[in-house]
Amino acid sequence: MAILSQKALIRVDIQNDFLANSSVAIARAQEIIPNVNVLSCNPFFKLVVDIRDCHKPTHKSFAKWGPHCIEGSYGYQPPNSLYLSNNIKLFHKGIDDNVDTLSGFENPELLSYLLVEEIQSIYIVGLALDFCVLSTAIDASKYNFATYIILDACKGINVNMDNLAFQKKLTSLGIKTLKTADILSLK
Ligand code: VGL
Ligand code: ZN
Repeated sequence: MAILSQKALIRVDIQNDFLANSSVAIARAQEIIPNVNVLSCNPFFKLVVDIRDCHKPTHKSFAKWGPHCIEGSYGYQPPNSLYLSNNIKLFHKGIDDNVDTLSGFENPELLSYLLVEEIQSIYIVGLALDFCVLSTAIDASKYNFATYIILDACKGINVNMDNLAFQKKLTSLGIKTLKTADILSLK
């Protein structure tokens, strides 16, 4: 039996189209990269997972959001500034043209992987705080993972990390919040 809780870092939608020069770009999103990078290398986490939005040019969400994260395009790729490693496990969402894809758990392989790896706690970073990060956190909490959002490693569209109403909403959903420094100070 695992005595210590095993932790996963989940990086959501850190892709060029969400950073700049697209209809889904998030203001100042690149500011999160240093915190995401330092977290990605921290042995606090047993493993790191990337969730990437990945659409065919015909995805139905383009009617709402404009085209983004098209398979094989520059916009789909993570930015050069993001720490990458072969140890980071990659999951796609949005492959199916007719399914809206906010939560990383819409790809069932994510849950299977976390269960096989005996993960109990999930720490979520990335974009956008009030859409795909939130939605992924809600699902993680529903699946009974201890669920944390690392606020200063996320950027929102309509909320910033100091928004108290948003923090209250997270608390009411059973989602805990913390900052990058809280993790770096742990051993
Ligand atoms: C979507 C990324 C972020 C989508 C929504 O519906 O395709 N993708 N939010
Ligand atoms: Zn999308």
